[in-house]
Amino acid sequence: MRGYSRYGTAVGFMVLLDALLIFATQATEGVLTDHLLVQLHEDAQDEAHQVATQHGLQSARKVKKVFEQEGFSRQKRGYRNINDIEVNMSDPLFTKQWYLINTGQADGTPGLDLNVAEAWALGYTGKGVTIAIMDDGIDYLHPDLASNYNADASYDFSSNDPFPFPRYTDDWFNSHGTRCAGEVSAAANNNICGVGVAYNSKVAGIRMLDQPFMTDIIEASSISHMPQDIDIYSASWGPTDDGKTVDGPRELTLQAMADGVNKGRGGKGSIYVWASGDGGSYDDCNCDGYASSMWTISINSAINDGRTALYDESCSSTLASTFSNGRKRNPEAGVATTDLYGNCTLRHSGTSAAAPEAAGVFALALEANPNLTWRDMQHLSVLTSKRNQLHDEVHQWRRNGVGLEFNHLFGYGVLDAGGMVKMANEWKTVPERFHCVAGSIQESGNKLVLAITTEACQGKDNFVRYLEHVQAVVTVNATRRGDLNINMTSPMGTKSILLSRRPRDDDSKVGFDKWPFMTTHTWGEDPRGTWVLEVGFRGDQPQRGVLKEWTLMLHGTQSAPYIDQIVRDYQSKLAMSKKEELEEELDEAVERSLKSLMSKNN
Ligand SMILES: *[C@@H]1O[C@H](CO)[C@@H](O)[C@H](O)[C@H]1NC(C)=O
Ligand SMILES: *[C@@H]1O[C@H](CO)[C@@H](O)[C@H](O)[C@H]1NC(C)=O
Ligand SMILES: *[C@@H]1O[C@H](CO)[C@@H](O)[C@H](O)[C@H]1NC(C)=O
Ligand SMILES: *[C@@H]1O[C@H](CO)[C@@H](O)[C@H](O)[C@H]1NC(C)=O
Ligand SMILES: *[C@@H]1O[C@H](CO)[C@@H](O)[C@H](O)[C@H]1NC(C)=O
Ligand SMILES: [Ca+2]
Ligand SMILES: [Ca+2]
Ligand SMILES: [Ca+2]
Repeated sequence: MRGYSRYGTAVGFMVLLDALLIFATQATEGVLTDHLLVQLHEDAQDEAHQVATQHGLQSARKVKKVFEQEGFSRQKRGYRNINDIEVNMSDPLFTKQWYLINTGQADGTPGLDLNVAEAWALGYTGKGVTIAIMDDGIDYLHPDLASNYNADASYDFSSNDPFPFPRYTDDWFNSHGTRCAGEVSAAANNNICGVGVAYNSKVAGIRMLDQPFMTDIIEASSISHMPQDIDIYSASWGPTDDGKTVDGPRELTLQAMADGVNKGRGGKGSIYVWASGDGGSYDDCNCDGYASSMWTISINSAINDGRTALYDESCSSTLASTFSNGRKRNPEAGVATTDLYGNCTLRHSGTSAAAPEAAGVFALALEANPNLTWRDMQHLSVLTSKRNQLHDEVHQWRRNGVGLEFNHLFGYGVLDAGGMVKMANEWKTVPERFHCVAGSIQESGNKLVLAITTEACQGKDNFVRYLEHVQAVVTVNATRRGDLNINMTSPMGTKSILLSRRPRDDDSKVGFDKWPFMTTHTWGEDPRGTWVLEVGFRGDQPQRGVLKEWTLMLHGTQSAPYIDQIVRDYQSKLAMSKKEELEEELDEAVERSLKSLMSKNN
């Protein structure tokens, strides 16, 4: 029992917190739970609101009474009965698409899926949204893709023509883009292959991977192709995943991305979805400047039983996860989708398969609310992604300073299409974003632990009070770069692993030169206070290195994001009695703040 009853004596004001709505799963009808609605003194309003806003997910409003909450039983989400699912598709592969609706097929875990059924049931199927697949081309003659193909928004940058048809090879090497396209936009109910996540969306092909060398111009042209017509760009490529490369977008591509988020979609910003990489535990996606960019939504993958795939890379810039395969022998545990020359496949795989699923979910959200900006999409991903039944054997799931649950491998969890469209529907654009250089340390000498104490530009126009992305721009050299290990801890106590060991990286010359390591894990936190950077070596041999610079960059808002929406969301949930929406675990951060709030008002 966590009981707050001893505090429940004050009058006049109630803190309406998510935590108070959380119910005990084992509770039977009529049982009183340990959750109370609490009244506080009238003059506690400011404090209550402050605590509420500090925690991003909660808010406050006036009421009169204190009462214990009655407990009742609700079925846990994720254990849907196959007979309850009212999706009837004629497509032969539909029941193999466990990532759409996981009923336990292919030895999977029931309920571990993208929850698209709920989004579809609400009427969202991607209508009016175009997703571009930046890849090796699309078989746009495929009968399951042709009707959703957006030829006008397509282009072939590998051979400079408007027809991004894949180049033929005997081994069907160039099947990647076609498979990705099917995951997003394969037509529904046509007796062919399967069904796309956003099966009424349009898909454009941007062929750009199939030439001897990649160039900055090809990347930049692809990323900035028709940004008023293309809403979402899906990329399943990046620097070589050999565990020793540190690389990212060059000048033109960086500029194209910046232009995309600032000017694309009529100023609401192009949505860039990025696969976090296939380098496995030997690589770190924070060494991939595309995946770790603030302007991309970096997506990792889980397999159908919630474990990580063996090729999955971990890093603190990953925002959320979808599904793929690569670990299970069951031939139907792969990603079922369209394949070259009118075929279908059950075997699509890699984080490559994960990014298009996310693009599909974002298309559903954009149909629900076309006003969403590129930042709204990231906020929605943070708020609605779920731990579900994901498990990571190496890294704990933790809660950050505002109670958001995250994991080093899966980000904020698996995308939930139903949750996303519902929240998108009610969403108000997040407040303006500001950028603050919180501090910089040059030439640290031999120190391995550095601290920057910051007011986050408070008192200036660019004060950042509620964090979105945080970047640690680091210059460091080492006798063995791969043995470097860097952590950063926020003032609210959230530790991000900015760089983990990469055993294959034996660079001893270049090191990291003003490299922007990024973390999403401090999302929503108050950045004021002391940030700590810890640099160390992990490995068999002793190494030496010099940390030459650490500059801390904070990005976020001055005013509290989404307080209004949470209240509205809560009210509509309450109205619909959808208590099963609520998690069974009490948010520790809320508990802490409640306790301190209550004791102040006692
Ligand atoms: C699904 O659709 C098929 C073809 O339209 C129909 O024959 C079948 O009865 C439907 N099944 C359900 C459960 O509605
Ligand atoms: C692909 O489709 C073609 C035409 O329908 C068919 O002849 C061929 O056997 C299929 N290939 C595979 C590998 O399924
Ligand atoms: C989108 O923005 C327009 C103009 O501000 C507004 O009228 C409309 O209601 C908004 N739509 C949604 C779904 O929020
Ligand atoms: C790192 O930089 C320092 C100072 O610039 C230099 O003395 C040292 O040799 C460098 N170490 C490596 C491994 O490059
Ligand atoms: C960084 O954090 C990891 C995981 O908690 C830990 O194993 C490692 O020793 C830390 N490294 C440094 C340099 O503090
Ligand atoms: Ca062509
Ligand atoms: Ca189909
Ligand atoms: Ca990588």
